[in-house]
Amino acid sequence: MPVETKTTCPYCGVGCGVIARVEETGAVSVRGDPDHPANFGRLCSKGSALAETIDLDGRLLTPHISGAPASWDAALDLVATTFADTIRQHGPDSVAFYVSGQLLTEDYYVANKLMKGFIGSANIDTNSRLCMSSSVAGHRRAFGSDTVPGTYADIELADLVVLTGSNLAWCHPVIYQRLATAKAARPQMKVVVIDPRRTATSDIADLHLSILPDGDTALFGGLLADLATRGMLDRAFVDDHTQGFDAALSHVADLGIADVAESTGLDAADIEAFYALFAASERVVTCYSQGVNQSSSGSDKVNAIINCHLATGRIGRPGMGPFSLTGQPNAMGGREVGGLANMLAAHMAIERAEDRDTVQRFWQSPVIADKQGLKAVDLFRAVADGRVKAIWIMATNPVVSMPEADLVRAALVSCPFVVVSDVMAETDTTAHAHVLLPSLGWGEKHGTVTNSERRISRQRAFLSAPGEAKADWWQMAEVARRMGFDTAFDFAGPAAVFAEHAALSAFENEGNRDFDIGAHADITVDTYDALAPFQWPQPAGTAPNAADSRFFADGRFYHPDGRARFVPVIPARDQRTTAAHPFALNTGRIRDQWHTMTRTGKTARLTAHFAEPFVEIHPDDAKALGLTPADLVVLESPQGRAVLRALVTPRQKPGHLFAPMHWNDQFASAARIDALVPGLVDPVSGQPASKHVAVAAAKLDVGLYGFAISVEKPEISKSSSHPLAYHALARAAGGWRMEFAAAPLPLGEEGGVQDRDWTGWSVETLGIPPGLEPLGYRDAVTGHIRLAFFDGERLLGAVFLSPRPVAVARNWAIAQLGAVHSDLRRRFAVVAGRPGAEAVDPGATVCSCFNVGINQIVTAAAGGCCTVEAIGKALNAGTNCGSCRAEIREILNGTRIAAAE
Ligand SMILES: Nc1nc2c(c(=O)[nH]1)N[C@H]1C(S)=C(S)[C@@H](COP(=O)(O)OP(=O)(O)OC[C@H]3O[C@@H](n4cnc5c(=O)[nH]c(N)nc54)[C@H](O)[C@@H]3O)O[C@H]1N2
Ligand SMILES: Nc1nc2c(c(=O)[nH]1)N[C@H]1C(S)=C(S)[C@@H](COP(=O)(O)OP(=O)(O)OC[C@H]3O[C@@H](n4cnc5c(=O)[nH]c(N)nc54)[C@H](O)[C@@H]3O)O[C@H]1N2
Ligand code: SF4
Ligand SMILES: [Mo]
Repeated sequence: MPVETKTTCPYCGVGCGVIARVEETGAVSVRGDPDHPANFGRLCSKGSALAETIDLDGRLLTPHISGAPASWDAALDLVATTFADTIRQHGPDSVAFYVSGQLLTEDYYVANKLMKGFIGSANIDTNSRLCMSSSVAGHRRAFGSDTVPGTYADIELADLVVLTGSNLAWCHPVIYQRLATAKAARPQMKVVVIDPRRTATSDIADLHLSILPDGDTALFGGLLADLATRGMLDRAFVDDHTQGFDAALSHVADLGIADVAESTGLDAADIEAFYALFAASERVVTCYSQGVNQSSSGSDKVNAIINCHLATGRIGRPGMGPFSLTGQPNAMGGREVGGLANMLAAHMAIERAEDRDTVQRFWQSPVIADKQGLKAVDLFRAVADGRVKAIWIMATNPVVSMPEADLVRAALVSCPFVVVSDVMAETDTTAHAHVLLPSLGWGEKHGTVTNSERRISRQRAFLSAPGEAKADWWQMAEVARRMGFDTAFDFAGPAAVFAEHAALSAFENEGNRDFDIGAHADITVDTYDALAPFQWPQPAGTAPNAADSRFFADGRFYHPDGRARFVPVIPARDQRTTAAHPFALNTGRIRDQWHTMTRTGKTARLTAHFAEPFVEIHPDDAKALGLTPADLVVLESPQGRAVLRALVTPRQKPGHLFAPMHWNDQFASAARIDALVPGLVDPVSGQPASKHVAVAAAKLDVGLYGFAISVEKPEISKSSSHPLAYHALARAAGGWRMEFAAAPLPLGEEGGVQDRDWTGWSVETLGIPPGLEPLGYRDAVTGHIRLAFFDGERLLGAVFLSPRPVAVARNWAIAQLGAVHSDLRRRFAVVAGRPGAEAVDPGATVCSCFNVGINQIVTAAAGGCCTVEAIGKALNAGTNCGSCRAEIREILNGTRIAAAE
């Protein structure tokens, strides 16, 4: 009998319910859980492809010490004794944990308890520092607690949804679908998107404000002043429930539309239109994500937004409020257990002596950290300069995702003791581990996560534990016990950890703390297994909230006097670019990859949308740099360098660039974009400014561009006879694909790079059996070289080289890896790099759920499908997750224009 298990998607903070089905054969499929209140059955492209990422390919399955397999006992003993010795010699602050919003709450709780209550240091920080810490700081300043007041339903109920610094269509696709459906049902609903780039999210916008980087404080500061001028304030709410309004207003009162236009680069008319809409819409939700948080003024941006909601009393009621969209699946759970270096467990404050006392008495711990620990950027600097001598990294890949990533890598190289717990064997971070610990991954472990609307859902195991992998909480509890803290870490399982976490949330909580799930303090293994998704708070003796729960409708906040605070913000924008670094680089996400690609990079389907690292650049800038589409670009900052493919597009503003954060050394030669990002942080939250980096850009000098496909994984290091100036590897159905480029030969050398032994290079790099003669040619006029290696009827690999970016039908070529090439004509078609008369080239993938390429869409459009819906009917494209609908619309518009011409 097939077995179905209800669980939660491990990717974004939407927290969609998933049903995993395991057939008797062991085959796994996933679908959306129709009963889960976050998604009601929907999934996005990443969620839909989950079953493709759970194979054991590349998994870390045994503990390793210094690169060699070791037993769990040896590895755990070594971690415990090294941490204990280091603490004995150098004090508790000489060790650190760097953890992740992708840990489950139970893992996170144990990490925080061990470090803050038993080791006695607060040197535990998390990748949430790079993600949500400005929101946390903004919430705590305004509300006295880190509370997200609203729910997803508010986004559907609003008359105006403002999305600022959020590419919802790609990053929270299921909320985007809910918004799009609500807007379709109620067309009077308005959406304003505030983003320097025109993104897929802008597709739904009634107004897109292409703001200058970090113009948000001026825009929302100006909005506060404008609301005051229009007399749109809720005086009663301000008087009864808040403090500091006059001071906040006085900071921005002089800010006229012209000043805002100057600071934001926006048209005065657009600003006026936005302000008028905001003033006129009682039901307004302002959603924000990394365009707000990841900034040197991130906390002020958050408070500038919250100020406008407090001033109008639009908070905590249906269809209104500020809404921080969390990124990771358990960003919220991490905050609940106090995983940040400046927090204590259960939303208590490390700087408050009473809170420290409460937590210490509850834990019955020997010590309690009495001051903030090092925040991520400072933490890795402390590793670099030797203050931190032992670090344990869990469920995050800082060599890729931290700013000043090259310094982070150097810090790990020089650190005396690095422990890494991961599910994958080879990442840019695991490469530097002294002790490598194999963790259970999604589908293999039990625990809970909290989504953006405070909803706690179970992740459930439906696969057996592979190899010797163990849960993260277990690894830490074992180390704690070996450090002598037996009873406090004697958890029977994740249910026991959750029960303790729930009990702490209720401990001496007389309603003075927002986070209270005391109703679950006595949870048993059985009730934990059966736990249905619920929203916090749920104090002891109460039932789960039947309707959506909201905070602050009663005007009661968590500062000691019960009032919210207006935070005066100064609308200042940095002039960051210089003559030497004239471009403003913005970084972020693409639809089908998750962060450092350790999981999503495994599936050919998710890689097909973008198969290599790229930089978006405006046509005018491209022209000035002498770039044509698909040339390669070198970006440089004082911190580092990257080589990326030019994606020339008017979606970008002139002078501004965008590059994805995903690519890393496992997939490309030089594409860790964080190598370019300085360690510049928000002074309040410590969150890095990853969206506004000054860089120089230049065209890469290329002798020969290449594209290769192969059954075996290409081994670049073997190709030292032809050092490549660039390469990017990606999965492809039936094998691999690779884009690459060779530098021109130095002056004075004979011939050109095209005269090198490319056959020998291909054999070495693509794992072709030596002696296999390629089919191919070299065209003296065009400079094209084509080589295809057949083993009988099977294609093992092919290489296409050209002095210009290679024009080969990529998806068609990849499909040839799995095809049977019985006659010579078919084999020559491969060499030619284009389909013969009988075959169709699908073109670059647009819809990854149904694998539909651009050429298929264009053909269907020519055949009369002129709406996104008609394309959906004909090809299925855009009918599952819907996040390619914007792109389909753009293609249809493009074909209409082409037809009109
Ligand atoms: N596909 C996919 N989805 C994901 C993730 C993923 O890796 N892949 N990661 C998850 C995680 S952890 C997170 S944190 C979220 C992030 O979700 P988002 O924050 O939506 O994603 P980003 O692409 O980082 O940035 C959002 C937008 O901010 C804009 N921006 C840059 N600077 C500014 C500015 O100064 N002001 C304004 N108003 N906008 C600006 C950028 O142009 C970008 O389009 O996504 C989550 N979902
Ligand atoms: N320039 C730039 N940099 C950024 C950002 C940006 O927008 N621009 N965004 C920032 C943000 S918001 C975030 S959230 C970070 C994300 O950055 P990271 O956290 O570094 O990215 P991930 O690839 O999600 O890393 C998770 C790691 O945990 C492993 N893993 C998966 N499941 C488990 C598990 O159950 N247990 C253990 N132990 N390991 C597991 C994965 O294989 C992977 O190596 O990047 C930040 N960095
Ligand atoms: S929106 Fe997509 S990635 Fe996010 S939780 Fe839902 S299915 Fe997973
Ligand atoms: Mo994030």
